[in-house]
Amino acid sequence: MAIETQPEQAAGAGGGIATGGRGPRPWWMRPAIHTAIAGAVVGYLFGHWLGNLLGANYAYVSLGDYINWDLTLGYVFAIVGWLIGLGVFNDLLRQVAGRPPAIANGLPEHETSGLARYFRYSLDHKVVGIQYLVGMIIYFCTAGLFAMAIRTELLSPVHHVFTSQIYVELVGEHGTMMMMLMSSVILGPFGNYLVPLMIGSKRVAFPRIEALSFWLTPMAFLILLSSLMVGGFPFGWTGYAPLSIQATIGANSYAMAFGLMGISMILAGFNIIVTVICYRAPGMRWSRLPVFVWSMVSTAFLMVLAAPVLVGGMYMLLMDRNAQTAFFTARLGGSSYLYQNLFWFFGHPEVYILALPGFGIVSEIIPVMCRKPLFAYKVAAAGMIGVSLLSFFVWQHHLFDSGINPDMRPLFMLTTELISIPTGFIYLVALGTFWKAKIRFTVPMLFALGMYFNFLIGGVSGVFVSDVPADTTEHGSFFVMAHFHYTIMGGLIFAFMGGLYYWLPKMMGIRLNQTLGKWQFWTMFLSFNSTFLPLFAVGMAGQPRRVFEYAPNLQFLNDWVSISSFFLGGSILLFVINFVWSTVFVREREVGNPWESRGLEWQIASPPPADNFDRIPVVLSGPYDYGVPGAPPVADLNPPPGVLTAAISQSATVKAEA
Ligand code: HEM
Ligand SMILES: [Cu+2]
Repeated sequence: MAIETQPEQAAGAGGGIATGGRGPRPWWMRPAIHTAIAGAVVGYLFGHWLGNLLGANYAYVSLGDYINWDLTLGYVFAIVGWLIGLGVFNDLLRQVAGRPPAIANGLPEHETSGLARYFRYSLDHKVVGIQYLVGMIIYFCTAGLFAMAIRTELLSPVHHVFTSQIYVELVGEHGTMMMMLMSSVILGPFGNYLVPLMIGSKRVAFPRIEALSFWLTPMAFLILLSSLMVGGFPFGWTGYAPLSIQATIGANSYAMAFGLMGISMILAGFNIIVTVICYRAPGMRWSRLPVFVWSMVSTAFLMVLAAPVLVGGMYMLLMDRNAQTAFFTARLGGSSYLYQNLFWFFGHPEVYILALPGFGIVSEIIPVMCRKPLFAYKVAAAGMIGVSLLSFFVWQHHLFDSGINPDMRPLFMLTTELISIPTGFIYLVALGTFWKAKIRFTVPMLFALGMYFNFLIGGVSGVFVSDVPADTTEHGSFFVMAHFHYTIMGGLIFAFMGGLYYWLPKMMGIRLNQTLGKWQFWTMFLSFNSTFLPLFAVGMAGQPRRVFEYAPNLQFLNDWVSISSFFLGGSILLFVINFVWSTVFVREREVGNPWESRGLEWQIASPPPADNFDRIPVVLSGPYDYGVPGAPPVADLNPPPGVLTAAISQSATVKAEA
């Protein structure tokens, strides 16, 4: 039974901008990105000064080989200053002072239109979705440029573009930026934007928390990037202690940024969970929830349960480096195994934080393009929940080679291989849906098919690395590299692209060029496989990760891979070109339902009006009844007054009877 607690005239999100009763201030006095930058700079300078002051007096306190209170405290106060500058605390302070929040009902006027709202701490989930979208594209392209640099270096085994030190820094930046920021590449833009629309709600549960989760990401990005100015970090994205404790000061940027992103994940996940539990429209039973929403909920649970462990680990690392703790220092009673366990207790669920949203998108696209009901809908939902649950019981497969108690290996080998069962559900659902369907090979569908193809290779190669005897030889080689790029780049990023072509017309009211889209798909698909497939062989031949030199006989394959990867980079550029071309120059309007989808989000105008639905809709049937004779419409978008009251009292009666 759905819990239908949404009042009929749900109030819009409250505002965060203190306008008092005096009318709006001029734009430059209103909190937005410029005041946030100013706040961050002032905060950094203050923290730096404070760190030097304290560091000079208490230098002996640190265990790390480098004293870095100035940088660390600089980051802490920069984050605080950034948030103050954004106006995050304005409403809170008003309430503490006994004044009502600036806007109690409905969105502030300057938030419902205009470009400026995208540069603000906005409480509209659609604005936050777009902010996330643009942010994620920027982060992804930056990390992608690092990948191009890595592949440039690997063109030759002996002639070097970078020093070995810079090479490791680039690998660390690329890996960390991808892993931490891409964790929100789908939940951020699509989850925040679409979940309320898909469940028939006017808003998310916690607009302030949602906005905060986004505005932490630019800081995490900049802090991670700034590490390059202070010598980077030489330990890849995993940050293993004791290496990360002994490393130079750039290691603080790594821990600070990753920890901050962990907080953002917790906040984003928490908001999605509560929104889906409490804000579903009447009739939106759990059994009618779109599969994409199921994937968002299971991802959100992973975020909320796994990310705190990461945050803990990162701040323990910071403490070990900057204060006299010894969590991870063996000679003082700590353990570097503790770090590895904490890291991977987050790190493994993280890979499903990256994979599940991809499953959600493709499962949403295929029934629409096959014009058939999603085959075995409940199995799809169960698969996602199963993956979520199991992914907390496998983390030690990353420690097979670490020397930790080997008796544990069989258990973790078993749990790891078990995970292929719920993952297999997702494939079964797809196969059943494709069966005898007249498939429309649109751009989103092509990307969905690409994702199934690539993820399969990623998954099958995963069976090898989950196997202890195989893993002991493959661990640390390019084989593992090829494996996880197949799952993340080939799975998540392909699904993300499919989602962009599918939902951007909804979000922007603008059609993307489909011919360019097809070109992009084919170049991306071919160059992706041509980049990563040979890396399995390169790995089997023994080329180690994170090393800038390799055996001369591997040069041909490496050159092949590098050149393919430049094409891969070019295919992403093709998307950016298409995006700018279609949204800025051509602007072909897309108002209706171009894919003829039954999704609730497609039943309203594109882009959706400020408060999504005029009235809270009443959902009448599931979202996938394509081609089912006599299937009722998805929802009544204009239910007669009183329906909600009836629904609420009905659910109250059911509860009383139970
Ligand atoms: C244009 C596509 C990409 C290319 C060409 C690429 C290339 C590479 C290369 C060559 C390395 C290994 C360097 C070495 O170990 O010596 C690497 C590492 C890595 N990449 Fe990518 N990558 C791409 C996209 C991605 C994406 C989308 C993700 C995840 C969202 C990702 C995550 C990682 C991670 C986690 C590492 C490991 C870093 C470490 O060892 O600490 N990459 N990438
Ligand atoms: Cu794992």
